[in-house]
Amino acid sequence: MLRPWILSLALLAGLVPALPHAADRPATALSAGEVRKVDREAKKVTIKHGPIENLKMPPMTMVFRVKDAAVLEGLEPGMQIRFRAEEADGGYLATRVQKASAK
Ligand SMILES: [Cu+2]
Repeated sequence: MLRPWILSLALLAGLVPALPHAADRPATALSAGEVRKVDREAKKVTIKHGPIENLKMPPMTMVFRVKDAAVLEGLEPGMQIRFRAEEADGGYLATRVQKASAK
């Protein structure tokens, strides 16, 4: 049986789907994109993204907000990324951003 703190770490790492909408909205789906602009002060990142399946959004370049500037850590324009996009408060959030692994 998992100890609570291990489960918390797993949730933070995104290894365990968030509970409420896990069934209809896979929390693990990431979208591909390229960083165009990073605004750490405003906590915004401009991403040229591919199709975002969970938002049914076609490819485009747009601005995403982040809740925590830490999400933007290490991001630079031109960087290929995989990220999680969520709709929130009439805008769009990038909740998880990772460097795309080199193929
Ligand atoms: Cu878009």
